[in-house]
Amino acid sequence: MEKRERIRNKALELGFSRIGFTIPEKIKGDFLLDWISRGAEAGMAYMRRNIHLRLNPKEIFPPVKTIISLAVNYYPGDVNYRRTKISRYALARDYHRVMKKMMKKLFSFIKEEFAGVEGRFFVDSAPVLEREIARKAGLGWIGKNTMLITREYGSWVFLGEIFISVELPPDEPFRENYCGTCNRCIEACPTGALKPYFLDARLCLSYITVEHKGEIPEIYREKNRGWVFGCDICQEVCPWNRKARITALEDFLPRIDPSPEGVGSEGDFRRTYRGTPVMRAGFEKFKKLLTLVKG
Ligand code: B12
Repeated sequence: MEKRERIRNKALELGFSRIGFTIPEKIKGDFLLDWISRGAEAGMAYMRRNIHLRLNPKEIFPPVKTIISLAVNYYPGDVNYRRTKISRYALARDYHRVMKKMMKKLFSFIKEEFAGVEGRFFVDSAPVLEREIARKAGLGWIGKNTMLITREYGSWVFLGEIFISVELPPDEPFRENYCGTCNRCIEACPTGALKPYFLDARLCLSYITVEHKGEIPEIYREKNRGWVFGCDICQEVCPWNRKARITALEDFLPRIDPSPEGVGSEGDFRRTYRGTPVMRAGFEKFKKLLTLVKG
């Protein structure tokens, strides 16, 4: 069997849902420069740094000849939300850790296949345009909600990449776009953060609840719709997510209450959310957001 197919099979066996191969060529960066020039990255200063690295994957790891793009379905099934809501991606074990472990195993396999291969693997951990790379590797298209959408699992997938120093034949990039005339995500976003293929983080509930530091903006107080960590509205309404299938990975099954009413002490917060993405908010901010949910 061809080596690329052996890697593909191994990835599926390890629990990845999709895998694709692409070449580390320069990425046309107009959309990223436009996004930054409009201030849409809000307080995420790291998005303004290293733009040249995001557009030139080769500079991140000069020996790279092939980028392997990987997607994992994390859809946890129906979540019965009550008054407050933690987004689906954060109900389980932190995906950075889970995917890194899986990628480490896949890279060990690749090392057995190619003596002397060098590589690096990333999940959110380097200046990489993960969605665009996934599209180029054939995994899916970038939707109007800016999500990478796969035909099989919708947008409920995390992305990661392995950069390797050997050349493998690339997959065909995904050139179609199946959003058509649908604008449900744009219409459903309560804060108006979305325009087609453009997200203004300053208004995005996910940004405000996960990344934003300092005073909570007024728009959150008015329009939070119960979201206290992350937000799934633009994915919940997407027709491509109707046929989502429950994740095959136990690590991604919910392990916390999706609708907490309170948080207790800082120690309670740590005990409850240890190992989940919610830790990123920090105790004070999470506690504050819980008090700002109306209804
Ligand atoms: C910064 C960031 C955020 C920011 C900004 C999001 C954003 N849309 O840019 C905030 C905090 C808001 C955020 C929120 C979320 N995030 Co986030 N985030 C990132 C991060 C670190 C960088 C994204 C980035 O570079 N943004 C800059 C913009 C310009 O680029 P882009 O989003 O990649 O896509 C643009 C281009 O590809 C271009 N483009 C491509 N094709 C086309 C075609 C046309 C016609 C046009 C005009 C443009 C265009 O337009 C896209 C939109 O501007 C990535 C990890 C990574 N390193 O890539 C995760 C990542 C994108 N996030 C992820 C997730 C899961 C989320 C949330 C779902 C979490 C949640 N439930 O709250 C939400 C979704 C909100 C949303 N609709 O995007 C996943 C997405 C997986 C997927 N299937 O797409 C990623 C890939 C992390 C991972 N490793 O899995 N995130």
